[in-house]
Amino acid sequence: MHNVRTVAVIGLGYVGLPTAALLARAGFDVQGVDRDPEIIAELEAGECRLSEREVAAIVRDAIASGRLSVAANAEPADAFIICVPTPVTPGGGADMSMVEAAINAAAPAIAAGALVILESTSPIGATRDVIASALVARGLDPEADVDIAYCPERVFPGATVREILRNDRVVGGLTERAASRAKLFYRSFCEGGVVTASAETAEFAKLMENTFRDVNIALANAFALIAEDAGVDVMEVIGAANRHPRVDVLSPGPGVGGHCIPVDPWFLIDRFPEAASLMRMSREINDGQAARLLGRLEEAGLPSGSTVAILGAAYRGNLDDARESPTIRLLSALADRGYAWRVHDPHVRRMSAPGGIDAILSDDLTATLAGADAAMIMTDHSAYRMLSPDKFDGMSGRLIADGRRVLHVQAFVEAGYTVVPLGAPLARAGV
Ligand code: SAJ
Repeated sequence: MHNVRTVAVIGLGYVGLPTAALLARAGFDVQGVDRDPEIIAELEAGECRLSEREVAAIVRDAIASGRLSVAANAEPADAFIICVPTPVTPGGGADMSMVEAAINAAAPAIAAGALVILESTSPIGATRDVIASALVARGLDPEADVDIAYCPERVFPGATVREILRNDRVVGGLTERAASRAKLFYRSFCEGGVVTASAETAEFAKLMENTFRDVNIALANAFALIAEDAGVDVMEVIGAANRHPRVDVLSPGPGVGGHCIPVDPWFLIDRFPEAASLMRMSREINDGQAARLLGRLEEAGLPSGSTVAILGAAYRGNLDDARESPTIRLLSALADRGYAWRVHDPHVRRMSAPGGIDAILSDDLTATLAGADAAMIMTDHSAYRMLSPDKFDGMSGRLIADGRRVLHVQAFVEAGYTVVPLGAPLARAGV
């Protein structure tokens, strides 16, 4: 038996809030806890700031049902789930301050017999070091009195509800009892399989998953660079290679964004710098992609001081999320090299770029392109797939960099454009 009827979910972001709503839907009495008063006020008014329609709907239903209430501080409950961000520090380590703040704030409400689960991506050992230590300070024995487990989230933004419900989970317990209890608990509201392990194994598994993706994207980006030099189209090569039954090369692009994949490998690199040299190099390759694409545009004749129209602020296609987006890195490179810019995105309404860089966004493609000397496609939004050359008529220049390989290059060349396709040689009339 998991012996859980009441649950406190701490951190009402893109994982915590849908998790809280799904728990409420499954019949638990749930408190959603967040230290941000704006989030609490919005939810109390029945509003949900998360834009995925399915998430907003289950959150509204959960609040209306009375099974999900929200508050700034946790009340006593049978189970506590911590879902707060763990960004990377300027020094390259894990910033665990939000996890520490969350467990310390919740500690007075945690009594013997509670199940305490950390879902935030964390360095190896963090469940023991941070969660268990906070409960020791509260006078609880972290193995005998409470059940502590690490169970990383694995959701793919854009498909959050389906992925929380259906993905397999790995549950790492500080003790076998904690792992078994957490497994039963997840099984009570999720459909995917649950594997039990130690907390350290589960922590490492989460870091391994996202690092695997980052390194494989870096490999695709390195193949793109080779293809450009070799004068072949990397997309054609990948298509051919992926016909092999055991090869699955990912897609090259202008960088790796989001709040997970560009961050999580650092939790390994920081602690195991020598063993993780491959991961460090992969991070460097991926982070260098946006500036490299700009460099190719310059080689193709981008006039100094010109205005570049950027198509796409989101880190991935059809999302409204610009966190750690490759476009942010591109803006820094454009600012450093003295260019002006405008950014278009059909979905993103807010974006913050560091260093006072102006990142005003428009959803008007024609206005963004009007008078621009060049365009750069940074996101694989469906709206950009197969854009026809006439959409770019208002540009004053005829240079386009396609960082996501969404354009029909030949059609643009025939219309008089010079195209810099990522992973393929420059294409211009007569070349
Ligand atoms: N990207 C490429 N080429 C590819 C795939 C992705 O350049 O072939 C880029 C994307 O454009 C984007 C970035 O990588 O900028 C990251 O996107 P993503 O599709 O890899 O995934 P995220 O960050 O949205 O979600 C990932 C997922 N992790 C894995 O697939 C291993 C998700 O399951 C995790 O839950 C999530 O990180 C997380 O929260 O950790």
